[in-house]
Amino acid sequence: PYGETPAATRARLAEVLGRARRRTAVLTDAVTDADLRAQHSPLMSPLVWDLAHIGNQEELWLIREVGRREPLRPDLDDLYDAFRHSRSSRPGLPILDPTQARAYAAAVRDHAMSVLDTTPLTGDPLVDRGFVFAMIAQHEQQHDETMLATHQLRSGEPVLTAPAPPRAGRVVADQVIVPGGPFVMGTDTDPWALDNEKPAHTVMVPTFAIDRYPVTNGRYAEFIDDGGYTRRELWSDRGWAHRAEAGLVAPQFWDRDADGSWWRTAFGVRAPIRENQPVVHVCCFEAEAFARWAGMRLPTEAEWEKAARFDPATGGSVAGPRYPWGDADPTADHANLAQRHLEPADIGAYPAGASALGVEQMVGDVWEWTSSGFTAYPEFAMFPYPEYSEVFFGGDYKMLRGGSFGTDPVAVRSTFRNWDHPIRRQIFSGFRLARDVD
Ligand code: AVJ
Ligand code: FE
Repeated sequence: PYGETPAATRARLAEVLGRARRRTAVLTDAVTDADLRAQHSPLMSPLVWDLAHIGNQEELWLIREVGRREPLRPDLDDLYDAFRHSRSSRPGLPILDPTQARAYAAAVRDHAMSVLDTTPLTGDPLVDRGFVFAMIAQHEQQHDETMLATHQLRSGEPVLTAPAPPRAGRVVADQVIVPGGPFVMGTDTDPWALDNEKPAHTVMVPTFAIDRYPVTNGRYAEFIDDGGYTRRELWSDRGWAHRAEAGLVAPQFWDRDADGSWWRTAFGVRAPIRENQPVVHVCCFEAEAFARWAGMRLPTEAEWEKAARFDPATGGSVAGPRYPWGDADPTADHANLAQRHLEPADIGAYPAGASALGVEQMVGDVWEWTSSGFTAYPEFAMFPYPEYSEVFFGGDYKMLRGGSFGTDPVAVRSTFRNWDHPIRRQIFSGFRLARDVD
């Protein structure tokens, strides 16, 4: 992702930072100021909070820490500290209004670009090969995806548009056997990887089978019609209790017509479900219940990454590529990323994105729930701040892998680790299944 020379790396960083800011503008210019200030769900911040938080995080790291320049707005640090104020409390804070928030983020960016111009990109691990600038681009893109989820939760006329994703020919939703043995998980070499992806380490993964594609709406509707939400034996104790408490009967944003057909509403547009589209907006408990119904299970995080990176030609002693298809940057042929489309693409739409083992659509379309909790890799070293990962280790989280249609390429790769509470489904979450092989 980075250039071979410092000048080329600087150009790449300017490109990813610029792309993030253009997307932030799309997401925040699409609605009125009143809408930017509104809270569309207690799970989400007002969009204008995200906007100034993006600027504040950039000020902290690029202006003050790397640039050693005078603080622009030290008075804002408390308001935009995500650990001091819960999402639901943010509308009550004296936060910047939309005009002020835009001006603040723009002023920070001006300074940040001059810091980029004058910072050597070697030596200190914080700046080596551009790490901290890429970290800030990833942070903005992570909030952009969160803002996209906020858009999905808002009611009213559609304000975001995008072309429909590519269609696919007829596909067979089969499984791929992943041979047992060692594989290298995580990375030591990716210059923009975040702390929780490191270090590379060998794990033994017994032979297993994994779905070639994510689980589709069509299959999910069969699960519902077969009593999936009312059969106690399919659910874990916690899942069953949550199902009752939250009144779960279908994925979020689905509704049923009088004739029994399923529809889903995405970004203000209601349409019949597409049978071959990966299901999205399910929580981990729903994914687990579906898996039990199907006689399968969720993959572990190690299994997911092995299916994405293991190459039988090189074997398990060599670290796999950055993306399932190789080290090439994602193009529109590889994966459904970057909010290029506002929904997952049908299964089979990205044959060029297959992993060496032939597993498809691992990156893009939908985040995929795994059965693993959030733990540190052996010899993990916190870097550069504990609130990115370390404070979440061992918490009530399940790992998600692969990114969604709303994830930018800078913010996902085969080693990238995402996490959320197992009850969450406002994120762009789906899943694929695995099973043991004797
Ligand atoms: C890694 C996506 C779980 O959005 O809560 C943003 C990323 N960390 N600001 C989140 C993050 C700080 C984080 N996730
Ligand atoms: Fe943040």
